[in-house]
Parts: sequence; structure tokens; C-alpha cells
Amino acid sequence: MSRTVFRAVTGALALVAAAALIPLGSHAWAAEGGVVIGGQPAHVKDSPWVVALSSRDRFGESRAGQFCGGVAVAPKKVLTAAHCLSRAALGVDVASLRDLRVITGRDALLGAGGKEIPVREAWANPGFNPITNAGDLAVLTLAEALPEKSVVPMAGSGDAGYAPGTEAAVYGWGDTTGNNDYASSLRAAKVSVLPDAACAQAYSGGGSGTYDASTMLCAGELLGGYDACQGDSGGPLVARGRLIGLVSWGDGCAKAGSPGVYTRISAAIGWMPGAG
Ligand code: 4AZ
Repeated sequence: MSRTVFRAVTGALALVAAAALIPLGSHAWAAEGGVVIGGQPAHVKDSPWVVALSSRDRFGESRAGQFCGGVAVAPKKVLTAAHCLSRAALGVDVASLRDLRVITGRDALLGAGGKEIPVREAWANPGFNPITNAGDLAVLTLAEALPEKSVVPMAGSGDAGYAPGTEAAVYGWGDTTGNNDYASSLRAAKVSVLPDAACAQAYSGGGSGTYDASTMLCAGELLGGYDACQGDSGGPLVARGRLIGLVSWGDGCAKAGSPGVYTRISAAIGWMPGAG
């Protein structure tokens, strides 16, 4: 298993599974900021398509079972990262999870608002490569439809949102410091879409993964400080009102010279099941 996949695992799972895996403390983390790193509180009333993935069986009650993010792109369809559903992340096969749910309409994980909707079907891209991280996308079919206003449109290829320099926002309940300080309430950070060369240079193969501009998207800040982190995986990167990426991987969080890598939505629209 790659280190990157392990980084998708939340602290709660780390308690369950640490014995068999690389200790989190072995990684040199960036240690500043807040979401997501460098972020601020965000509210599902403004971004109703952001959801949390939950399994209390696997990850415990303390954070309502949250272990990854997700994003609604149709009333019954939520996208997340394939690595979130991997055996490496869950400790079991996703098919055997009895309580996989999407938490919608709730900022604070332990708050009362919103809904928890069971996942009726989970499809993880069988082509996901945990070594290079290519193809990091999964599609969840919900047991109950979300309101039409709770979905975000996907940005097709050619959408202006993919242009380097575009301001985007990444959302999640993940680690806010790189030290396992998980957010209890939704946060978002502004990041810039970066030139593919920034990630190609940072991730040329080896350690964390291999950047592939045709299926991945590079975002962050060249000086670091603003980024997604562990627990944010699968969550949305949105620019100009459209979904351009899913939080996927990176070397640590918010480090200068190590931008965040996202699944490029335009590259997956053609092959993801049930598009539309
Ligand atoms: C993760 O493990 C993860 N800084 C997400 C994003 C990044 C690194 C790790 C990018 O969920």
C-alpha cells in the first residue's frame, strides 16, 4: 500500500489500524492554518453539495463516523475518491460496510441538522492505481434523493475553471494542521489552480505518486499554506460555480513546493457510471 493511501485514513482509523500500517507521525507535515489547511469556517447552506462520508462502525462516534468528503453531482449521485473506499482506508471491503452513509446539510459533524442518507450502491473505479493514484474516483448512489439545489454542476473540458490562476475553493472536515487536528465543522480554503508543470515537477514518480495532467489537476499555492489534508479526500474543489476536482493526494499538506493533487473531473465525465 502506498503512503498516500494511508494518508487518506482518518485518525480514528489510525487507532483501529495503526498496528499494521505506517505511523502517521512518520510523515513531515506542514503545521499551519486551518481546513483543510489555511481555511475558514464554511456553511452547507452556501455549499449544499458538500457531504461527509460516514461509517461509525469503522471510524467511531466521536466525529459521527466521518472519514472522507464527497460532493453531490445529481440528486442521488455523490462523487468521492476511490481511495476512500479501498480496503486500505476502510480496513474491510466496502461491500461489507453495513453503515456507509452520506451526511448532508450539516456543518458540525455532531450537530443535529441535516440528514444521514444510506449509500445504496458504491462503485469505486476498478482502474484506480494506488501506486500512481491515477483514476481516484468513486460514485455513490444514495438511497434517497437530495434536493435539486444541493447538486453542483461538473466542469467539462474547456471550462475556464481549469485555467491556471483560477481561484478555487476546497471543502472538508479534514486535518487543519497536519497534526491530526480534525475539524469538527466544515471548513474551506481558497487555492489557485496551478500549472500542470508545478505538480509534474513535484511529483515525477516515486514517493507519493505520479502526476498525470490528463487525469489529475494541480492546485494550492506555490508558497504553501493553503491545501486539503488527510480526511478531506473525496471532497470538492470548486471554481466559478462548477466542480473541477476531487481531493486526492499530495506530499503532506500545504508544504511549499508540494501542491495538492485532485482528480480532474473533466477527464472522468466520459467514463464515470450514471453521469447525469
Ligand atoms: C489525504 O490523505 C490527503 N495535501 C488529501 C490531500 C492531500 C494530502 C493527503 C494534499 O486525504
